[in-house]
Amino acid sequence: MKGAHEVLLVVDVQNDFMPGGALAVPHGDEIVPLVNRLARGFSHVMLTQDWHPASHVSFAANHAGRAPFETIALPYGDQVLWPVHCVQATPGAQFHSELDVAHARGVIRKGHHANVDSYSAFLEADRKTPTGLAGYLRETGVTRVWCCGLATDYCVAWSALDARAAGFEVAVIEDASRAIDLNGSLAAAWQQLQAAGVSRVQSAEVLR
Ligand code: VGL
Ligand code: ZN
Repeated sequence: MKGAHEVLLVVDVQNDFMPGGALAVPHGDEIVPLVNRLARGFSHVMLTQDWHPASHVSFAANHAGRAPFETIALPYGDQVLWPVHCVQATPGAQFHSELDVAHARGVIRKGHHANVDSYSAFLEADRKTPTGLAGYLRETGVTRVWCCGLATDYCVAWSALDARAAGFEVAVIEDASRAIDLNGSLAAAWQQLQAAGVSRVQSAEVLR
């Protein structure tokens, strides 16, 4: 059992990221039983939930003449435009019904500012606005963050990189995550993760 110094961060296991959802991650549903099993091995589990207002800047539908998966320049940098997804309090924003983590201590909702996206559970896409998660983890004695969920190359990778930058030891659990893989984004993410000193592990190694 992983103790007080370790947290399992379960990223965005939400209906809209499942096959058939608004922003489906291929095979995203396959991780749910594995995440449940992993979570039983951690006393400290935290969840993230993508949680956008309908007017969110990341939605292609809110930019005339733009289509999903195009990239535009915003004041804080380049932004991929997504289909409308994870709108606050809609069924698509709910966790997968088979996610079974009753002992999770909290949920970090992210992407709630209309004008800023947030792939990361730690820092919004302006790279300035903290969510408070780093402080919470530090105050509760966490030194190591194990990341899994959806999508490997966006919210999982950005969360892992920011956790590392915040001074935590960090691992991404590859088989408990699935990717969107847009224009080589998955390979690029693994490269960045490795360069940052984030470990790439399989769930069997975590549970052992
Ligand atoms: C995500 C794109 C947009 C994710 C969230 O959870 O990886 N990706 N919003
Ligand atoms: Zn989103």
